[in-house]
Amino acid sequence: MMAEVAEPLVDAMVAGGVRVLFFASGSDVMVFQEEIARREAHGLPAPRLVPVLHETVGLNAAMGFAMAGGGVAAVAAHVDVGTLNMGAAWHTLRRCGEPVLILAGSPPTSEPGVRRGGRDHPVYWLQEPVDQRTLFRPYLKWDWRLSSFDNPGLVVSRALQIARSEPSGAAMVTLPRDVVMGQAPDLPYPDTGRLGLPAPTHPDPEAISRLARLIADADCPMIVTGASGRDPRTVPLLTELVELAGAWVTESGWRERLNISSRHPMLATGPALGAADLVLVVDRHIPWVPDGGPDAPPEDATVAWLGRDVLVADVPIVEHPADLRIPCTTGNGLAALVAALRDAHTPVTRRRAQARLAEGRRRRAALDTRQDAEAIAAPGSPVDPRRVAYELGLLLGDDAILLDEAVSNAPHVRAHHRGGRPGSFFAQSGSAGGWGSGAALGAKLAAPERDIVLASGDGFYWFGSPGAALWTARHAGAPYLAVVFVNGRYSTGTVQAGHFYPGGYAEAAGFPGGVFDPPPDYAAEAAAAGGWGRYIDDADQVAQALREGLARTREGVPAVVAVRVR
Ligand SMILES: Cc1ncc(C[n+]2csc(CCOP(=O)(O)OP(=O)(O)O)c2C)c(N)n1
Ligand SMILES: [Mg+2]
Repeated sequence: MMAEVAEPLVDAMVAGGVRVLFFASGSDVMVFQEEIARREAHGLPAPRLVPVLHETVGLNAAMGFAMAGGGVAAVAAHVDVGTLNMGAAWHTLRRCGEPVLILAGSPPTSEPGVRRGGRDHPVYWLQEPVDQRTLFRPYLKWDWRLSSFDNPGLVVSRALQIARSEPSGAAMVTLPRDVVMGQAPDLPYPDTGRLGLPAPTHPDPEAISRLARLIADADCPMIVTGASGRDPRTVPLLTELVELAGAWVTESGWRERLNISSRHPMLATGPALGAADLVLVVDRHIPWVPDGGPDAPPEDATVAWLGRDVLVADVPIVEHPADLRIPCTTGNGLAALVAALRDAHTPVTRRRAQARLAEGRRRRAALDTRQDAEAIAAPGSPVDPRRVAYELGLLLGDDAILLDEAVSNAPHVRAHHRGGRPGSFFAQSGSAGGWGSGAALGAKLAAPERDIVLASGDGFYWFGSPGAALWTARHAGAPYLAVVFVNGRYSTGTVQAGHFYPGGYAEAAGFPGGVFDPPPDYAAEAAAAGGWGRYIDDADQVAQALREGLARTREGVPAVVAVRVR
């Protein structure tokens, strides 16, 4: 029998490093069910097909998988409708830049009876939005619509080459049903390795030595990052740089990765950026709001950018200044800077750096003591969110992975995170609520031996189709613990609305549209999806419930602890 097109597609996926396919059902992408089952039946290598009950969970799971070190992941979804159902996860994908291959079905255009997979149902006329690719192109790095003249294996190899190359991102192959069910051409094709991935890049040595001298001479050097830790190997390098430079580090409320140990003396203990005379931006999209306020560097500060995308090229208008922009693979840039700073330091500048580091140590100790004391002393019912974050911090082992989508309570979650292990903290780089449940599921598949814990706001939690994610977590063996901060409201519709319309009509009416109280029963939903759920509203029950939830996940059952917070 002649092979169908799905065969070289999957073959090239395997060769290109795809180990998992998050799959949401459709009458086009069903070809992957058949092809993967065929391979498994014959003992041939195949990506693992992970069924997801909602496309947005599938795409978020692919990102979580890649973030947690699983490598490039693939997602398959039906025509326009299934692909649109990925919804806000498209935005997240664009901003996170994780390598993901999207396989989107598309309706056949062959007339009835002419070709296998052709139009045999009225929907195939209705599902043609003229040019499906344009719906998603703003979020993609690369896309192609497969035709029957293409070499299918080459198309996938090329898609994976682009997706995996830095700065990595999303590649989509649109698959018309009659094309993908057609016979595969008997053509050889290169795999992604043969096409080749670009080597890591090194920074310009002159720019690095100039920057090193500027850092050594600065009175108040500050580093802003957010995502430098996306390559876990950078964490010890950033730490070394920070300690050698005596530089303050800020993530200014936007921490996408563990960049430096959560309780490092120089992290979040320094002054506002307005006090800096030198600012180094490392892998951070928008490091401050350029409003001339105390949280933005002063006009005369030296500003340098270093890392994977120093132009922030995927944001159209960026007015942030720079004296130096040094493009490089972040780890190479940091290593070069550390070496250059060793040379640039004089005994005087080194002593000043050490004095700042010593000051950071004092501040860190005081900060930790104060934060912990506040969390313990906080009133008990409804629970103070600081207490939840504190207990979570105590619960997590160093190798646990924490995913943060806690919105207004995220600062507490970050403050009480105690971990220092690279690759142990993730938040999304975009703003699309609902990332967490899918991402937690994907992370668990990538790192099955680690505890995976999601901290989420209740509004964002519900945005992410949690029931669909929990079902897959249960049945695909990818259990995680979700800790939901239940306040029955969106801070956008309450705090923000109250800020801009103080004493206004919305406030007087109790913020309709901002409040959803009583909130959904997240614990009951977990049970309905095959998980374990617990709702609590007393601070003294938090630690026990979290421990119990985590224990369930270690037994293979996804768990939800919904805590009523103030
Ligand atoms: C998909 C999506 N819809 C809407 C928003 C706008 N938004 C930003 S924060 C927020 C509130 C989140 O509520 P919740 O998760 O309950 O956290 P809380 O504000 O209570 O801390 C909303 C609706 C968004 N970012 N993403
Ligand atoms: Mg809320």
